[in-house]
Amino acid sequence: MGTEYGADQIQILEGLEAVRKRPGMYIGSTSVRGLHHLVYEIVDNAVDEALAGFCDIIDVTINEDNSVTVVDDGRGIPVGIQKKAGKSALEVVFTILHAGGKFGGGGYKVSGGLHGVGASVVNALSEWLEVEISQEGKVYRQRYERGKAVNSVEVIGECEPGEHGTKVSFLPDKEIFEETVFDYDTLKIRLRETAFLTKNLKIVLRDDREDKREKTFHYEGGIREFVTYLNKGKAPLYDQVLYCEGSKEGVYVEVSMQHNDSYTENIYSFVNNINTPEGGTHLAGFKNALTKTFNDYARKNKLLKDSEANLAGEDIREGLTAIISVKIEEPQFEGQTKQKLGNSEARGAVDTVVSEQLTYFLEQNPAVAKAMCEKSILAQRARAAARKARDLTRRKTALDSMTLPGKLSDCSDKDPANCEIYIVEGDSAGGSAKDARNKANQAILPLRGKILNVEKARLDKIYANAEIKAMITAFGTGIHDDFDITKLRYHKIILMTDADVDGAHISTLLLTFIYRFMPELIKQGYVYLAQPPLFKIEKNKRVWYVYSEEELNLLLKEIGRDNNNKIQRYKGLGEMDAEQLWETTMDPERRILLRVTVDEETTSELDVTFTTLMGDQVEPRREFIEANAKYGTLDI
Ligand code: TSJ
Repeated sequence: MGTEYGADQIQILEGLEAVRKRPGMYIGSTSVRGLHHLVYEIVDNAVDEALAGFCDIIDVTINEDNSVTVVDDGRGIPVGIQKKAGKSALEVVFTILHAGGKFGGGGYKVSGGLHGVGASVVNALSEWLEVEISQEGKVYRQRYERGKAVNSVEVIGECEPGEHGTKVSFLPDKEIFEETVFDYDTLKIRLRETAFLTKNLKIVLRDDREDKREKTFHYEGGIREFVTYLNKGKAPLYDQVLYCEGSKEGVYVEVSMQHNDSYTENIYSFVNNINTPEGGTHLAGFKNALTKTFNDYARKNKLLKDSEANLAGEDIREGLTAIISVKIEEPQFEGQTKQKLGNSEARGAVDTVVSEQLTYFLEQNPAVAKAMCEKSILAQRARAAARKARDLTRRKTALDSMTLPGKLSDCSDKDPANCEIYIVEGDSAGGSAKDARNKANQAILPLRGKILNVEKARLDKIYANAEIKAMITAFGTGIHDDFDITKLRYHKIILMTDADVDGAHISTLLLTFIYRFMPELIKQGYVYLAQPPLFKIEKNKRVWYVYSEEELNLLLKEIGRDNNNKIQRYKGLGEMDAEQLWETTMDPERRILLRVTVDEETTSELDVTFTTLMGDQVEPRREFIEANAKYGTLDI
């Protein structure tokens, strides 16, 4: 290459400059989330190679300096000169925005979102990036700094004649990212999901930093095993995981499903391995096939009498865990966040594949079919009862407009933007909170003991529950179809429970309720966890409050560990008087609040998280809360 910049080169620089100027446009944000996105972009390119049938293993390592290395055993990115650009295809992939994936028709049939595009974006946002290609007996290498090649593609050695693959290492740019430390668990969740979605692909994740760790994900059963994983810790209704597979109109369809004995539906849909949290045509096709096939079967086999109404889709999906995964050449994403599949051919393809294979399965497995139908019929009855109960409460509210719950100590300010509601465990803590609060803008709603687990109760029972009714009326938004965020009465909903395992359990039950019935409250950031202190330390008339064991040890190191300090461990909120509660947990100037957020990237793990948190095992729950508390937000 000469020293003079041609028009093409200038465009290149402008392209990657644009990425550095507005990174959010390309990777969502420059927070930790965006940071991890860099790894997904690189890994997804290797996964594309696996989907094309040329790669079996992907190795991901977090190196000691927080750089990441991704290695695959695919064909290796082509290194030959690309005529149009007048340089190595490899360099084109890493330096030209929107390049990649396609080399004169030799590209991938399916790839998602930014796939094949992301390499140059990652390069632009990295302090340095190095790529090594093994191909036809030679090892090639190129290095870039902040998106610019610092040398041309050079041969650095030899490899075995049959050896091939791509190795990419990069260090995220500290000038761009707010946080540059990778989180092993975050990568683990996403890589596990990718492995489930790509049958037979083996993904190894390694952490070479202080806490050396390694994990291999390899699922021969693909999405079948995904369903088994999601139902882990729950009671499946039958042994089999149903699996449907087929191609139609250029859409490759895979569906796996199994009911458990809970009452919530957990359906996750993907297009070209990309999560579609908002569903779309593939999900619609699945739901349609399921409803139609079940009603046909139930009628034909007299499980549903002629006089009875059809089962509704939601009745059949009660307790259903399912994965819908389609592969399409040109996916069209719709909706505000572009997370919804729009291709109409996907609807028909999924509908046809599922209808045919599910009909066959039900005929072959009458005992399973019967169990499914019986559960659906019970759901149908509960839904009818719930509707009655709901109509009743609606009529009541219509009569005496808004009857706030008797236990609520409301605040006087009526502007929701200024108002907070503390949901407090137990009447005694509720009493302290009531005395402690700022009456102007802090409302208190005490709840008695453990609230209902909405995953283990049907709608009719949920609507009849006093604590749940109290929350619904206090929040003011209504639920489900009636949900209206503009009616929210408090812009901070603060869950305040004891700083122990039981308290964490109650928080989880509350979060589960809110997530299942009013997910928008969490998505829009209105839900918080209060952080009461664990210890009070007094020495020479001075007082400290600390929020963790680590903090306690640090403090004791500082002030000296001797008999003169009286350390008090708070077993519960109830042990604090109103003044202490105000100082430590409720005073906006001094308190710590964790905002609850949801990582859309890995929503499927959320269900596993809830199951873990609510199961009988105490240790995983405590670990989870501690691990997540330190980040300042609790990412459920
Ligand atoms: F993102 C990336 F570009 F940095 C990257 C790409 C990172 C990693 C770890 C792997 C890859 C990658 C790309 N692995 N394998 C490939 N394959 C190709 O680029 C390739 C190879 C051959 C042909 C062909 O038509 O012969 C086509 C392609 C797209």
